[in-house]
Amino acid sequence: MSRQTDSQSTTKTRPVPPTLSVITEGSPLSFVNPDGTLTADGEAHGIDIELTRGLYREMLLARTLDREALSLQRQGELNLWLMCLGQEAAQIGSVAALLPSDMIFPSYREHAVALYRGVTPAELLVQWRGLAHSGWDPRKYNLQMAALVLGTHTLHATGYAVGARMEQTDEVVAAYFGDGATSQGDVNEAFNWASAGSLPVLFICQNNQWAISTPTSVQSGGQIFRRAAAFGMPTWFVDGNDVLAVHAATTAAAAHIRLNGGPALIEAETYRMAGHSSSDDPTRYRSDEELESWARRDPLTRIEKLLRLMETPESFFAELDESAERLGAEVRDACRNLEPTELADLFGNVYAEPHDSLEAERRSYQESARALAGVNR
Ligand SMILES: Cc1ncc(C[n+]2csc(CCOP(=O)(O)OP(=O)(O)O)c2C)c(N)n1
Ligand SMILES: [Mg+2]
Repeated sequence: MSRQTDSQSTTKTRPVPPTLSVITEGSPLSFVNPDGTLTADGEAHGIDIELTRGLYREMLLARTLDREALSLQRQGELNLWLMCLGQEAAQIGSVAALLPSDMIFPSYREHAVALYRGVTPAELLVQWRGLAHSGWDPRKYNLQMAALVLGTHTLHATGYAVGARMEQTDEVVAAYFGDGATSQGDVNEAFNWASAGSLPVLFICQNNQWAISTPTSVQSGGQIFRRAAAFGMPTWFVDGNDVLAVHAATTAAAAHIRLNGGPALIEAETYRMAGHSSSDDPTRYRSDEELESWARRDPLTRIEKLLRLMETPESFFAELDESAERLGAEVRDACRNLEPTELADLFGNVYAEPHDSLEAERRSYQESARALAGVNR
């Protein structure tokens, strides 16, 4: 067959190359079944009991914080809350596999990550009470402020990774984002920039099946992790409700980045058990059956079952319940005792160094504020 004939037949009949037409569905890496028993991969990997207890503890505390914060929102103490219920394993498994010195760029639902990094309940809630743009110093926790504009922070993370590369640190820069955010140009630009520049970025996509009321199946034409190949990145597709599998995948991805320099992508398949936010009513767009099927794959229940199968003493669970109760009380007190912040503080957090035009803006703001206070008296 001549070249000519070949290309003519391609344009006429448009045969699809087998590699494009036959994409087998990948199944995620999983170590622990929903009933607490180990999968074959889990058996092969082996279970570190101390690690498992530690991760379970962190997940339970994160769930407590999330539950308390939603209650506070319902009582009018917070303006808004974006629940992380159901995503504790994806968040705790990944953050626990990073080094404390690895910089993290979260989106807006990574409360478990923040709590794990040591952010206090007061620092976490102040933004959602409407008193500050962000409650914590990113340098203190190596955790940037929440990004509410979808995907923007993946570019910030990549830019930050350029700095890490120039300073020759062995840092991994992690960016958390959702399935919906992968439709943003910014995220795809970040993938490409990180890959072309061989930058140390770990892209962590929590595919929680929904972008507000749009399911992933409508948002994306194919599995998200498969995009990594086209960008020249290695990828890990993992059961995001299995904290041990997420931990192992993140450990492997971070090690790959530290060794080889370039970026990597993790897709953690999970489920947003609550609404998109405290303002959302998910019963309007998804079924009880769907919710129930994911409830059976709950990330905490399966680890609790595994720990019980491994004959964890009852005292471990009892002590953890006490810690959770203490955290709940701390969250409620912290929220109710938050002091209003000074709007003028805003000027202190824009640039690394003060400069004349910023000072002029600060003075102008203060004069207007004084004048307004006079009018309102
Ligand atoms: C650039 C931009 N477009 C739209 C929105 C409105 N918005 C906020 S959250 C969201 C859905 C995001 O879904 P996903 O990325 O899957 O994250 P999830 O909320 O599920 O954690 C949308 C469309 C936004 N914040 N920013
Ligand atoms: Mg989502």
